[in-house]
Amino acid sequence: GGRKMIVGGNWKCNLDQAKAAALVEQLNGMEVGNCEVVVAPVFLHIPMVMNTLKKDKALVSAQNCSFTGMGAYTGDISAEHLVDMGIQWVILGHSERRQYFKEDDEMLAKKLEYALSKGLKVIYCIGEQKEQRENGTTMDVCKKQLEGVAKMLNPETVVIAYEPVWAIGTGLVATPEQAQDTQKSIREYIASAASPDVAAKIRIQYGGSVNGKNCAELAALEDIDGFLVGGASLKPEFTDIVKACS
Ligand code: G2H
Repeated sequence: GGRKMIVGGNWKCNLDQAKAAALVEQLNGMEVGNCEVVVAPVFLHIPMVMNTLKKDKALVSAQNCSFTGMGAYTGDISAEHLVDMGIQWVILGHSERRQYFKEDDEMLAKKLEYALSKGLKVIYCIGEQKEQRENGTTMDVCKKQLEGVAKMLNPETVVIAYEPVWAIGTGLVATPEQAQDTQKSIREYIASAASPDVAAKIRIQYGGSVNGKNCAELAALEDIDGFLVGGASLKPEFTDIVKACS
């Protein structure tokens, strides 16, 4: 329905400076058409990427930020720091943050609220684990992850990334039916928890082992408004994924 496609390249904790620079060079040659593209390098590489990546190709996103402002919070980076650097986007709640860094829904709601209050745009990630998919609680999990943030969902500033955890980095992509059905149910939940207007306009990306081969079939589905791409965002095929969404 009339929503502009958005593709994110989540570089995760990968690439050295030389490889990141080479990837930027590739991105500067891609065709983006009508697709919005953001890429998320490690924090240390962000200035280099911002200085070399053409802004009409892609914008830069952070992969995380703090739930606090500036202050005595050793090791963290605040929304204010991102804004000061000219960064417009941040990914929050990626399943790897939830799983390995113990970020829970309560902390993520604080992060989302804080980031939005400073004017950042946010890719907010949700998704069920393997056992939850298998025991039929996928939507209970997604609803619980969205419940505390439903009132903050604004189609202008928030994109939801639906990433089934069992499909992340595993090569096990969700079937088109699984992805479409779940994203449709997520949109229905947003209609009831936020509003029908927000639900109709908010973009929902699919994430989890998206690649140059499976992207076209997924991109054609009604409730898939783009992708959050990990492994394949480090490779030349990322440009094919963007093309499938242009
Ligand atoms: C899911 C995705 C990017 P990958 O984490 O967010 O990674 O495409 O490697 O499964």
